[in-house]
Amino acid sequence: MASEITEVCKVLRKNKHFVLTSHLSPDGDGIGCMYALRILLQSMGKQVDIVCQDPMPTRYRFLGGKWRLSHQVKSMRPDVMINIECPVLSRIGNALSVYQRAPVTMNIDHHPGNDRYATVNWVDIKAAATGEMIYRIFKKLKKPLTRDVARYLYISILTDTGSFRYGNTTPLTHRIASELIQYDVKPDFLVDHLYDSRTYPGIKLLTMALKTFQISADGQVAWFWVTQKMLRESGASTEDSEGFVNFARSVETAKVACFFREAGDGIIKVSLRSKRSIDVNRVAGLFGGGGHKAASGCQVKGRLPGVAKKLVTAIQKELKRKKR
Ligand SMILES: [Mn+2]
Repeated sequence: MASEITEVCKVLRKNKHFVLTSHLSPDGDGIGCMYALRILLQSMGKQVDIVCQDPMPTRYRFLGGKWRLSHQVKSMRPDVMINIECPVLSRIGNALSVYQRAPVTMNIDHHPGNDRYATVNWVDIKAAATGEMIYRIFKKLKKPLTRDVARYLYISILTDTGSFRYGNTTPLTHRIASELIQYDVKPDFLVDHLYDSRTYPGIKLLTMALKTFQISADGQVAWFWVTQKMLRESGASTEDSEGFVNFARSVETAKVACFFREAGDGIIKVSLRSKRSIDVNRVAGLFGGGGHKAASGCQVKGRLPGVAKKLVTAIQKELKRKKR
């Protein structure tokens, strides 16, 4: 592991132009890492572009700063392309064209299913967030943390640990967070922006979705869904349904929570969360998806409620397997 970070730092020092990207619909971990790494590299006098297929999600726009959309950078040719939080190459979407032009490629991630596709790979599945790994790069290169860097890394850790509630939270996670807070991070301000910022249409959508709420007979699986019709009638956007899965996870007896969202093209997007060390990554894997043990997802062709039934059946099988 030590040699992997050493190799990463060597490549960062040696090259001039870097492009950073993350997976489709980037989350707080990916965004926080790209933003922190951009500052680090700029402080070393490097040229840095962040390039993603998807635009910045609304809830992160308060951070300011910009990135470029990959379809607009057709001729960009960096020395190094760094993929953050992308367990498989296809997850960078059409940023792939930039990736393919880069002579050196780097893969920094903490997903257990990472298939080490780049020329330089650093995968640490023990890291609660990729942000912990970027923090280690700052330390290794002896670069000072700044208020902005601290905010970005804090967001990365905050979002991937479910605000320090998930099982991936370690003593190290808290030690890093405590150091970051010293840089005037204002955790309450960040939490307000990231979590306590639902729109009224979003709340209308939630009330509609909760009408579909179901719990298995044994109480261990809880699920509900959002349809295209609900989105239309509430006036909410798909982003408004982010975090809905946690309402299912909050059921006292639930070990596995699922949230389904009709994507409108015959695809159902599935979010899975688990408690008490049930591995939902295995379940997502059965349907071509992936993620972490306690938080995973997949996309399934079909309709509701059929897809929900299929998933719940697969989850119940996993729960039985676990018992044996
Ligand atoms: Mn992550």
